[in-house]
Amino acid sequence: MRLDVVTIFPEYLDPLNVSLVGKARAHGRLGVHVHDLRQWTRDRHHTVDDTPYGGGPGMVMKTEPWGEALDQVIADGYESGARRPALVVPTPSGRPFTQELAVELSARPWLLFAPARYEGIDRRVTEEYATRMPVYEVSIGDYVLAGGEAAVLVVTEAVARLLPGVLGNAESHRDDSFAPGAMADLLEGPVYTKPPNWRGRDIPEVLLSGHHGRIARWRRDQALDRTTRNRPDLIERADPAAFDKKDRETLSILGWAPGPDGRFGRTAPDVEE
Ligand code: 6GU
Repeated sequence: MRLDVVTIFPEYLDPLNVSLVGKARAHGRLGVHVHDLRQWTRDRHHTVDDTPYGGGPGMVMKTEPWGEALDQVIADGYESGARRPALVVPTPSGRPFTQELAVELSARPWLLFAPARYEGIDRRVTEEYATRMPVYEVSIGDYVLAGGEAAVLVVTEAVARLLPGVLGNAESHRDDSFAPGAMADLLEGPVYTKPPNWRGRDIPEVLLSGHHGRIARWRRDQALDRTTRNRPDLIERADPAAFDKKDRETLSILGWAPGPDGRFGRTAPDVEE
């Protein structure tokens, strides 16, 4: 996979050299190219932004530097053999970035990131490139960052670990929280390793029992417990067919019951920890 990032803060992308993404690069699974947008400005001040038409606060990133940067990066990528580019534009007004979208992006051979600072990029830029390639406008959550660079790191890490050979163990993806079709969209429960006693704290006895059925059931109950506490929305929108008889017992103990449509909702108000 080839990744290009065009940014006014190339140093912000230095973490792409380390850890998992760095490993993927070292193994030749990933080629990363970071470009300084100001290379494609023509004025003395290297201006990349201007005031918004229609008024309002903040600054808008200009069409010309982005257009020239993207044209050249795309031409150079094709020149070195890359094909089927997709443009990824991180923005708080994008669609939510999910594991499902990470899987979709990990199947693409070439991702071109256009993170914006200020109030965003002039709309005509995304419109223009959308006539030539898929454009993904993505948001990494319901909060506002000063720019899309951190989102590029987030998306890149989520995608890189899905590339064949990068994680080392192909099985490792299967139980990921949010892996499509994983534990029916439950969060993962707690995990433990040696020593068996730490500062007076023991490992839950069932994990030492060697009884695989009981262990699987316990893990499932822990996942249900955690999901009801941290992501009740996942329980509410889950297909009730995903819950077996024992799941239903556990959910009932946790204060959840099926409504008229079969979907689960809370029966009792939340109790503070
Ligand atoms: Cl992708 N960009 C910015 N600036 N803020 C965000 C975001 C992206 N996702 C959530 N908040």
